[in-house]
This record gives sequence, C-alpha cells and structure tokens, in this order.
Amino acid sequence: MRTDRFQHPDHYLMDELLTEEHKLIRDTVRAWVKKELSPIIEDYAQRAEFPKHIIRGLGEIGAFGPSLPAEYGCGGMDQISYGIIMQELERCDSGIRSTASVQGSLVMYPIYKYGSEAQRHKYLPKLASGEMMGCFGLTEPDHGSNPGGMTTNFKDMGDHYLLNGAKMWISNAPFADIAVVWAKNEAGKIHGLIVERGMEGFTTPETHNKWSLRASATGELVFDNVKVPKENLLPNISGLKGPMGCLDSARYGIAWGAIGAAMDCYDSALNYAKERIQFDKPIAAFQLTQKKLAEMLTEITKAQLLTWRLGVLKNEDRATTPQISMAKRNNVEMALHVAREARQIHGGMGITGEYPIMRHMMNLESVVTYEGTHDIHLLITGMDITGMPAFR
Ligand code: TGC
Ligand code: FAD
Repeated sequence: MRTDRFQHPDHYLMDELLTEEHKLIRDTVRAWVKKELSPIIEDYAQRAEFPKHIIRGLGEIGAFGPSLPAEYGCGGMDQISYGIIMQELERCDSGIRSTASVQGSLVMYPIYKYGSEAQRHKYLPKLASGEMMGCFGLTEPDHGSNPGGMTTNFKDMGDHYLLNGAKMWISNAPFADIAVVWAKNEAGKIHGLIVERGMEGFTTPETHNKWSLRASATGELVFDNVKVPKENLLPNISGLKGPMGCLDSARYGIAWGAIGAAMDCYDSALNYAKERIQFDKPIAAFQLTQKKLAEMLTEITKAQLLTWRLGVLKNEDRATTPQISMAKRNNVEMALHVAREARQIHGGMGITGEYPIMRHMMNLESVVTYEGTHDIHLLITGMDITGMPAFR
C-alpha cells in the first residue's frame, strides 16, 4: 500500500460551510485513518478479515454513536459531524464505515430511542467505547426488501420470551456481543429484543466467500428456542416503524460515506493521471482523461451539496425518509460510477491492490444493495411523488 496522501476535492468551497468543530473532527478522524487504517486495510480486505484491533480506536475517535447524548458516554455532536465521520471512514473502506454505522445507528440508536433507562445505562457507554459491539438483525433468508414479512418470532413464556428463527446478511454478527433483533410476537406485531452472546440456542455463523466488504465481518443470527429475559425487550416501540426509524439514521450516514469512497477514487485517479506518461505526455493532458476527471468532480460536488442540505435538515429534525432515500440512492450510484471511471484511468494498475479503486468498487456493490436497494429507494421516491406505493 502506498503512503496515504489523500486530499479531498472542494470545488464549491464547501469547507466554508463547516464550523471549526466540524473541521477539527474531520482532521482528527482523517489523521487516525491515515495512521491506523490506510497501511493495513488492503491486507485485511485481501485476507477477508475484519481488523478487530481497531475497535477501541474507533471508540476513542468518537465513531460510535457520535450524535447520541454525552450522559451515556456518547459524543453529543450534531448530524453533520456524524456525516463527516462516516465520510472519513468510508474514504478508507466501506466495511469500516459499516461497522461504525451499524454500531451507532442500528444498535445504539434503537437502545437510546426505544429502550428503557436501565437498558440505556447498561449498554450505551460500553457500546460507545467499543468495550461491547453490537449487530442489527432485520433481514431474513426469505425477507430482504420486504422486512414486514419476517417469520422470526417470540412467545411469552411468563417469566421470559422464547425466540425462534434466523436472520441473514448481518454485519458484525460473527463477533458482536449483543444483537438488536426484530421479531414478531404471538399477535404478529414486530418488536425489538436485545439478544446477548452466550444465551443458549443463539449462534452466529460467519458468511464466507464474499467479493465485497471483505474487511467487514458478515454472518447469520440463528435462534433455536433462545430464552430472552423480559427486561431485554425494547419497551417503547412496536411495528415496522421501529427498525425503519433506525434505517433512516444509517442511510443518512451512508449518503455521506459514499462520497468518501468517491473522493478517494477521484483523488487517486487525479494523481495517477498526472504521473502516468503515455505518448510522451501525462495521461491527464488528454481530453478524454479530462472528461472523466471533470465529470467525476461534477458528480462529487453535486452529491456534497445534496448531502450538506440534508444534514442541515437533519439537524433541524426535518429530514424526511424520501429525502434520505434520494441522497443514499444518488450518492452510492455516483460513487460506483466514479469508481468505474477511476479504474479506467488507472489502466491495468486499477485492478491491483496497489490502489484502492477495485476494493471501493466491490464494496459499493454491497452498499448499493443494503439499507434498501437502489430500486427500493427509487420506489420510496416514487411513492413520495405520487402518493401511490408500488412495492406490491
Ligand atoms: P409500509 O407499509 O410502507 O410501512 C410500514 C410501517 O413502517 C413505517 N415506516 C417508517 N417509519 C419510520 N421511518 C421509515 N423510514 C419508515 N418506512 C416505513 C410506516 O409509516 C408504517 O408505519 P405504521 O405505523 O403505519 O405501521 O411498509 P412496507 O411493508 O410496504 O415496506 C416499505 C419498504 C419497502 C419501503 C421498506 O420496508 C423498505 O425500505 N425495505 C428495504 C429494507 C431495508 O432497507 N433493509 C435494511 C436491512 S438493515 C441493513 O441493510 C444494514 S446494512 C448495515 C451496514 O453494514 O452498514
Ligand atoms: P431482495 O429483496 O430479494 O431483492 C432482490 C432484487 O429484487 C433487488 O434488485 C430488489 O431491488 C428487487 N426487488 C425487491 N422487491 C422489489 C419490488 N417491490 N419492486 C421492484 N424490485 C424489487 N441486513 C440486516 O438486517 N442487518 C445487517 O447488518 C445487514 N448487513 C448486510 C451486509 C451485507 C454485506 C449485505 C450484502 C447485506 C446486508 N443486509 C443486512 C441485508 C440487506 O439489507 C439486504 O440484502 C437488502 O435489504 C436486500 O434484500 P435481499 O438481499 O433479500 O434482496
């Protein structure tokens, strides 16, 4: 791996919209990434291994639940700071951003938003520091885009609940200490349960042979008559709006994160194009290379502006699900396109681990599918425009 000399493109002077605190957060996370992650990420991705030793460092830089309140050991930051942290992590690797966004938006957020005071105090400080890691179980083998059809279920046994079923494609599952699991009660109503590693009948087999998100651990959650204590039910939510509310927060983070991956591809392509000589000239001097670079920068800039405005609305608690969908969908597609163009500029070198391009491109093939596929987000926008759901 080459020395990480990343500099972000800022064609529309977006930095002027950031506060001094935002810039400090960005510089701190970027410096940490350059020192601790950039030198090792390619090797871990090639070996399809999550670098577990970085978890405490992620906690120290405030990557876990940055916008949750300080009284639970969290950062108490605004939503733009959260976005910036996700952007800096995904600039290095989508799998690392995944680990942080699952922990913050999909595990800590529901415990904070829907949990009891006792659950908040028990779990949030340890999750914020990385002493404890979590995962989020919504998707099932037969229910991905349609999570409302889930069959994982629990029965009230008087002094405990009995949980049965299986979840699939779960980020962080193989090493998580706890899982926030969405399951139906006997009345068919969806609830959230906190399942702890070590509970009898609970296993987390790892998913192997992924070509994407290789530096992130993915697995299943299998529940075979798991006795879950009653105090582990999230008391303040029922229905699909519980998990969907968490997804709004995670999808918002992905919208920022995808720009990070795109910026890294652009930065690498620009540097390569200036250095690579063909026909006695740097390839950056050819019009066709300039077209690629100019279009990459244009799309990144448009995504930066879209996401900035979304962050402002999120800070004001006014960002809607369709607005978040539009940004997630647009930015991930944009990043995939930028990665493909960057791969071409790098020629044959673009397929090697010497450059981050192929890793970003393969990662983004998961990002475009998880947290709602590209087409599901289009349908969410379509429903918003017309008032007519076209999901079924
Ligand atoms: P629908 O009838 O539209 O809604 C059912 C109930 O849910 C409410 N709701 C929301 N509430 C809050 N926020 C949202 N974003 C919400 N979306 C829906 C809705 O108001 C309703 O509430 P109520 O009280 O009226 O019952 O639901 P539907 O069954 O028609 O499905 C709609 C659809 C397809 C849009 C939705 O289910 C969907 O978005 N599907 C995609 C599934 C998805 O995104 N899965 C993600 C799994 S987690 C993951 O991928 C983590 S990857 C992490 C990483 O590594 O980074
Ligand atoms: P399907 O729902 O089967 O979709 C297949 C295709 O059909 C897609 O193109 C889709 O757009 C299309 N389609 C489906 N319904 C419609 C429709 N109504 N109209 C038009 N087209 C439609 N889930 C979790 O719960 N927790 C996690 O931590 C998690 N991490 C993940 C990590 C990775 C690496 C991956 C790949 C996935 C992860 N997921 C997780 C699951 C992810 O959210 C699902 O893969 C995603 O929601 C899509 O579900 P599916 O794969 O079953 O595809």
